[in-house]
Amino acid sequence: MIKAYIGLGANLGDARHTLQQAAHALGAAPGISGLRLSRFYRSAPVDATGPDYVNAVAEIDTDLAADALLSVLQGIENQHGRLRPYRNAPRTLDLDLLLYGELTVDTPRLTVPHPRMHERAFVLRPLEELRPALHLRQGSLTELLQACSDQALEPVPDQPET
Ligand code: PH2
Ligand code: MG
Ligand code: MG
Repeated sequence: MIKAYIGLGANLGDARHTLQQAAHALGAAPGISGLRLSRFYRSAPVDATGPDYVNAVAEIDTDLAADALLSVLQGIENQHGRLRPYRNAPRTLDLDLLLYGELTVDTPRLTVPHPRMHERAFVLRPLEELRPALHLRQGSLTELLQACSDQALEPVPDQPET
C-alpha cells in the first residue's frame, strides 16, 4: 500500500460542492482506501486568472500504480465537465497527484512530486493539516509556507446546517 496525496481545486460553478463530490468519488474508487480530507480553503488564483479557488488536499492509501491513479483522477475531472482550453484556465475541477509515497516520476504524462507544490500555499497549508512534520525536497512545510506567506488563503467557514 502506498500513501498518496491529491490536490483538489475548483474555481468555476459550485466549487465546494464539486470538491465534496470529487473527494467522495476518490474515496470510493477501486484500489483506493482510507481517505482523509483537509479543510477547504479559499485562495486567490496563483499564476492564473478568474474567480477565487476552493482548494483542499486528500490523503489516500492505494495499491494502484501512479499512472493508473492519474487515470482515476482524470476520470473524476471529466465527470465534472473539466475542459482544457488553455494552460491554468479556470476549471470546474482539478485533481493533481502531489505525492505518491517516496516515488519520483518524470514521464511526459506525469511528474511527481508535483513540480510547483512547494511554492503554493493552497497546497502546503492543507497538506500541513494532514502531515504536519512532512519534509519536501525543498524544505519543511513550515519553511515553505513562510516563503509564500504573501499568497492570500483562508479556511472556508463550515457550511451552516440546513
Ligand atoms: N491551480 C492552478 C493555477 N493556480 N491557484 C489557486 N489559488 N488554486 C489552484 O488550485 C490553482 C491556482 C493550476 O492548476
Ligand atoms: Mg493544478
Ligand atoms: Mg491538474
